[in-house]
Amino acid sequence: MTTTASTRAPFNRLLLTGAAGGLGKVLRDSLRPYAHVIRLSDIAPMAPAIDDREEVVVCDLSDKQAVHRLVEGVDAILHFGGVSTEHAFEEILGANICGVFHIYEAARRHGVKRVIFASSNHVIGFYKQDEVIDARSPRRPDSYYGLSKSYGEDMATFYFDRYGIETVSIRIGSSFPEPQNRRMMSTWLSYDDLTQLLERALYTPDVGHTVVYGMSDNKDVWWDNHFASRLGFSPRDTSEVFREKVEAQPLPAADDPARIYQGGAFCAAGPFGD
Ligand code: NAI
Ligand code: 15L
Repeated sequence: MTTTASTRAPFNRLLLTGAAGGLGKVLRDSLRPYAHVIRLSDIAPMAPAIDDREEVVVCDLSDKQAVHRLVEGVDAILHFGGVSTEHAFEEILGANICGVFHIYEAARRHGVKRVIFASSNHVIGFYKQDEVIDARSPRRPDSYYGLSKSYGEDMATFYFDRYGIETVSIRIGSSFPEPQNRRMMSTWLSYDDLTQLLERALYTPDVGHTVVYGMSDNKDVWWDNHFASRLGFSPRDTSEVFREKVEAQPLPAADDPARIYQGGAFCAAGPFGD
């Protein structure tokens, strides 16, 4: 039976990083049933707290002491903050690589036992679109961004093996109001399905470090989630309802990475700084 917020006690305090971002703004609202208080954090300005069930904290993830203060008093962390597209390595280093270390180290010091990590399909982006992979397929990062998420997943494994901090790493496909192109017909994750997946990731016991692909119930998919079956994630939305609109767009050329690789255009970004 699927557990719902109504059958599970809310957490006392959840931390959401990346709260000013596209997904953060959605989750600010949809995560409310799961906590008495949500601490919302970002480096960018956020709307003020709407009531005493919200705490708004500006924090740079690359600042270790600030992240340490940010994590004090929280019961679980949803780590969505960071650079979310491909950039030069130096731009990704502080927010994503140092940032994920700061989050786990603060979790250890404050006794936080559960992290949900917003990983990405770009951890495996160099697989081709005619391949089906699972959570144990070797990673094939398609970018410095994808490498930073791959590092975050290794950080999660290490902090579980060494300190028993559990993580669900969600390799999110494309979570937007609707799929924007043909590739996203396979990778799309609706906001409602993302929220259901987060609920499962927060409440499922004994997850160790579980890697799950974040996609809706799309018709043509590249990712097999059987290793994450204990989460009981059962997406309800599908990209099929957008097919006609998406297929009205011109077909990319046969040699376009958007048509070849699971990671699409990220596979052709860079080089930087030449
Ligand atoms: P976004 O770029 O809209 O939000 C990321 C937030 O992180 C921004 O508000 C930004 O200000 C903040 N941030 C950047 N550097 C920071 C720093 N040094 N300290 C503190 N905060 C910092 O991205 P979106 O789409 O909301 O994604 C959220 C998370 O989910 C990201 O980690 C992204 O990599 C991941 N993800 C999202 C996907 C999607 O389809 N939306 C797909 C795969 C992964
Ligand atoms: C991601 O990891 C990005 O954060 C998001 O902006 C999209 O580009 C998404 O992947 C995608 O692959 O569509």
